[in-house]
Amino acid sequence: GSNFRMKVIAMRRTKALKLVLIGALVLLVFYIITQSTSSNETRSAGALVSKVKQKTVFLGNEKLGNFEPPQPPKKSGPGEEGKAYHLSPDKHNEGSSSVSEFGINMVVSDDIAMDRVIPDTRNPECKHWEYPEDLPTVTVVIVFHNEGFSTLMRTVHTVVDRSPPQFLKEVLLVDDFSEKANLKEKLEDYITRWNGKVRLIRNIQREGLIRTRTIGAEEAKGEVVLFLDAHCEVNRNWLPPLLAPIYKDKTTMTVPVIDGIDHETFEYRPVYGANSNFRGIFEWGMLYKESELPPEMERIRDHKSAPYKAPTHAGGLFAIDREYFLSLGAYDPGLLVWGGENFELSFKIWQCGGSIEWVPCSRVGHVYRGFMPYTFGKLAEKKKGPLITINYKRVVEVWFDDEYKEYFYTREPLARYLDMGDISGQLALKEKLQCKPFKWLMENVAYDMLRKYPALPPNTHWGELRSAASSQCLDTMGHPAPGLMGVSHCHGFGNNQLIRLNTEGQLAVGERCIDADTQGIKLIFCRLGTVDGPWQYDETNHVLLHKRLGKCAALHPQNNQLSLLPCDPVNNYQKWTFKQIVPN
Ligand code: LR7
Ligand code: MN
Repeated sequence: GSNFRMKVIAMRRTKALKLVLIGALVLLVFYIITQSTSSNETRSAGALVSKVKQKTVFLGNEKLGNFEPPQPPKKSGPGEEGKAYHLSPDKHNEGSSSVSEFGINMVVSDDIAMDRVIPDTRNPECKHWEYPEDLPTVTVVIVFHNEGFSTLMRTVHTVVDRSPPQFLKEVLLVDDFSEKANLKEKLEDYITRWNGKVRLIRNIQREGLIRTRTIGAEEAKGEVVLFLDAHCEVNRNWLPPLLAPIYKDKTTMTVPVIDGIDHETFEYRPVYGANSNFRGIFEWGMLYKESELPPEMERIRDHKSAPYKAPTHAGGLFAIDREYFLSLGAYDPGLLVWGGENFELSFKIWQCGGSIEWVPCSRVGHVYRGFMPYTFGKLAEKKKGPLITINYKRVVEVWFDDEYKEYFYTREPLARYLDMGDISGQLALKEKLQCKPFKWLMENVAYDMLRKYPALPPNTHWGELRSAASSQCLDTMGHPAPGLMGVSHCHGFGNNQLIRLNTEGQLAVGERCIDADTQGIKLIFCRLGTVDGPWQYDETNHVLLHKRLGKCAALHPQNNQLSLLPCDPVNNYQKWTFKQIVPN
């Protein structure tokens, strides 16, 4: 049932037939209410809610307020109403060099007002929710490394302007050892306009975003810490809906729905419509995914705009009780720079007794960049292998049960060889907090996940797939699916050449599958919910048979093109060998 009171929009239609129907419904509702065992619950008026067993709303007697701000006046100017803004031709060069530097067109950003009006992307129901008037105070923590000035400041402006001042204790900027000149005195001067409500602290060495967030939480003075990336615009009345579930239960972490801001034009547009609800899941290679609420969850929801439980979240934007976060050890301090921390915190919260709720009435825009504009610097120097996969391995080794660990290693075979560092502290914490097994999470929270990403059968072979004819390797060539595969020089790093074949005949690279037709050998989207495929590898003849089409994978001797040909096991152009890769 919904946990917040909502004024239901008065029905204005007065046709007689409808009145009769409503009358019948009222009687039915009255009947259900009087039959219900719980007595002192707060209910929203209307027929919908009583279908569901209601929980007590908050403590039952708090004063509620609506906090909906007045409609902002219409303005005109670059980017107003969230519209795309295009530079005049004389600024194009400057614009594109800023994109290479920041991953964001800062010349566009600089032209757009700090307080531009963006479209209200919420479900219209959201205007009618009421929240306790004594919500906890919050520190909004924004960590940044070499971010653009105007995008960082627009994030702060929108937070200060669009949050009820009584709840906003402070905005805490944590500089992760940036080098850019305008993030020094200019930044310090700029924030004095907020008379101490906006604070700045700086790391004395690069820590990476994960540790920097933990530093921010330790330093925060608010009861709740709320993290944002440094290139966001918070939307109308975004804050109370994020604080209310935490007010009710300090072990609930809340996540706003993230809208997109284009990194070239600053166009503001929702990723999802106001009426569709998605939640965070992942596939077995630990790639983050979002998926529509499973039907069994939708069925018990009385309002589309009510918060709902989610297995995980994208990582950047969320609110959590500060003491609770610190009692969980904040983030695993062994995680490096970027990535996987969203899973670490999510699994820890769920498995150790807390919960995660996505809050459709809180919308925040985030600039999605085309690429990562910074390097991991010294933090990556002593590490063998990709940092992000090392992080995933840490998370998987701490929180997964053995059978689930296998799915990860099947999907990401090189991870077995990576050095994840010491996880004994994390295992001790898990023990101390008496956390539940991962299976519990899969069965009770992420129960829809296996429908999309079923258990992975083991690999029979994996590694580089070398052609005997040319000593080149099968390669995605960086093409997105669907697209043709190619061959190129065997480089030994895996990545686009790391091919896996499982016991069910599925040939795959990364999260994509490999199939073939008359045009050639193709990279395709794996069919959701399946793990099988058409391939069979013959160890003795080294041929790769496509069972459905009855032909073999071949590299054409003349043009070096991949195709399926009638099988001819003595032909070198049809011989392939899997060569295992070991990280160096
Ligand atoms: O070394 C660093 N130190 C930092 O302080 C690297 C980054 N940062 C800062 C950076 O300036 C930014 O403010 O950390 C913040 C996040 O870095 P981004 O914006 O480069 O990350 P992202 O938006 O590409 O990636 C997402 O995944 C990350 C994984 O660790 C983080 O969790 C990001 O917060 C997260 N962003 C979101 O969830 C936003 C929305 C959806 C997406 C993607
Ligand atoms: Mn970001």
